[in-house]
Parts: sequence; C-alpha cells; structure tokens
Amino acid sequence: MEPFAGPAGLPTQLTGLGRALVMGVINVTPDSFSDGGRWLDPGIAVAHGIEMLRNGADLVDVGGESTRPGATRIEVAEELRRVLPVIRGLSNAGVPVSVDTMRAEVAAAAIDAGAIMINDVSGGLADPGMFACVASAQLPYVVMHWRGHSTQMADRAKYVDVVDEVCAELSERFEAAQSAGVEMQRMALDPGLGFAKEGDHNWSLLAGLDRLFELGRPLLIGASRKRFLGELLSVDGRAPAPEERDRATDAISALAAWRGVWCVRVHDVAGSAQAVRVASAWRAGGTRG
Ligand code: PMM
Repeated sequence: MEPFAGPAGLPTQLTGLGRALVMGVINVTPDSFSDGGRWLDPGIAVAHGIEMLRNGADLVDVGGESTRPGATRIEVAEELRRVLPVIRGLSNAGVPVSVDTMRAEVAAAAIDAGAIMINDVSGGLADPGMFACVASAQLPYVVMHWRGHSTQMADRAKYVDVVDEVCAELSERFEAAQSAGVEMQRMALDPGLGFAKEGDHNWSLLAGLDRLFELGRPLLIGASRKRFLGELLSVDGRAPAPEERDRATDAISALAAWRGVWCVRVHDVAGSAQAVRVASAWRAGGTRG
C-alpha cells in the first residue's frame, strides 16, 4: 500500500505530507497512567494542545476516560463534561482534534463540538451504537484491537500467536464496521499496544507490522510511555517513570514511521515530530538512489 496514506476524509492539511502524522495525547482524566490530573482544567488543556501543534503535532487526541489496566468506568455525563470544552476550545483555535472514546453518545457530541476523527479503542465492541454513529458522521475512524474493559484485560492477554490473532480480530471488527455502513476507506487500524497484551506481545506486534499492513489499511501505533517500554528500560527491577520513557517512545516513532505507519500517538510530541521527519527523509533518500 501507499506509505503514509491515511483514511479518507481527513482535512487537506493532514494529507499528502509524505510522512507519518504525529497525534498528541491529552487525557482529561484524573487517573491516566502518564498524564492523569494534568489537563483537568479546560483552559490549561487547550493551551497544552495549541503548544503541541507548535511543537510539531498534526492533530490532538482528546480522551475523558482512563483506559489504564484496572481502571473502572465513568458515567457518560462525566466523560462529556470533561472532553467537550477541550474539544470545542481546540477546534475554535484551529487545532485538528480526534476524540478518544468508546461511546457513540460522546463521539456524536464531540463531532458537534468540532472533532474530525473518532478514535475508538474498543473497535466498536464497547458500544453497539458506535458503528451507526461513525457511519452517519462520515468521518475517519480508528479501529483498535481490544479484548475487554480495563478490569478484564490482564486476564485476556493470552495468545498462541499474537500477531495472527490480533490480525484476525481486527479484520473481524473492520468487516463488522463495514456491514454496519462504515466506509472501508475511512478506517485505520491499530494493534492496541498494552491493551490485553503482555510486554512481549507488544514487541511481537511491532516486529509483525508487515502482517498488519497486509490488512490493507493505514496503521496507527500508540506505544507512548507504555509499561512495556518501562520494563525494557528497567534498571535493578525498577522501571523509569512514564515521562522518562519519551526517548524510547521517539525511537519507536522513528522505526514505525520508517516502516510506513500512518500515525503515531504520543504524549511528548517534539521528539516524535523530529523522529517522523528523519524517517521520511531516510525513506526519500532511498528512492533517489
Ligand atoms: N492507547 C491509550 C489510549 N488510547 N488509542 C489508540 N488508537 N491507540 C492506543 O494505543 C491508545 C489509545 C492508552 O494510553 P494513554 O492512557 O496514555 O492515553
């Protein structure tokens, strides 16, 4: 497939860049593992999103529900209360925004508030209304591999061949979405690093990107600051804090972009913005001989 090509329906400033996109993360939650509690004030969150764009992000992903392992769910009203002012504020400031939600009701309200893409970590499994919402909105849709809510995912991290199983389960979601009216071209796929995955499962998936590309859709990779990076970088059994994993995240961004993924989802955008530019210059060098 064409490297870096994204799902149909993105605004023109996010297409044809010849490199992977950088998606900055803003979790408007008290308890996300990496940035929980930092962006609860909408004004501070909006300023942070604008700063991310200045640092090289192409779009900003706003979520209101923590998906950290073990997290319990919040009410839909609380999720709306958290994300809508931030989405509205960023959209009004000209920042392209995706909404990170598993709920159709939140997706629909986020679209009204200006979101241009839906990022659903459950791939439509958490809410039977999600596909219909996405189909009628006719916006790009990220379908992530998921095996259950945060309280269940550790028990479900069991695979014989993780790459085969993730590919098969993602294909099933992709086909279910199409049957429900979501256009094939509007979808991107994501192996869901850290979601019902043990450390080594994540490395197998990264090493197996070729097989994920065979699914024929643009790929998004979200490795930023995740536990498997902490485990890799541990010294004397102690993992560095999430924000001390950004250089490892940048390395993943460079390698993923070099392999042709469409988008990397990161907390610290400056390093990944440089990484994806290096990767595309390197690839372009290869085509010039
Ligand atoms: N990871 C998290 C949240 N949303 N969305 C996609 N598409 N892919 C991911 O890997 C992903 C996601 C969890 O990380 P966070 O708590 O740092 O946002």
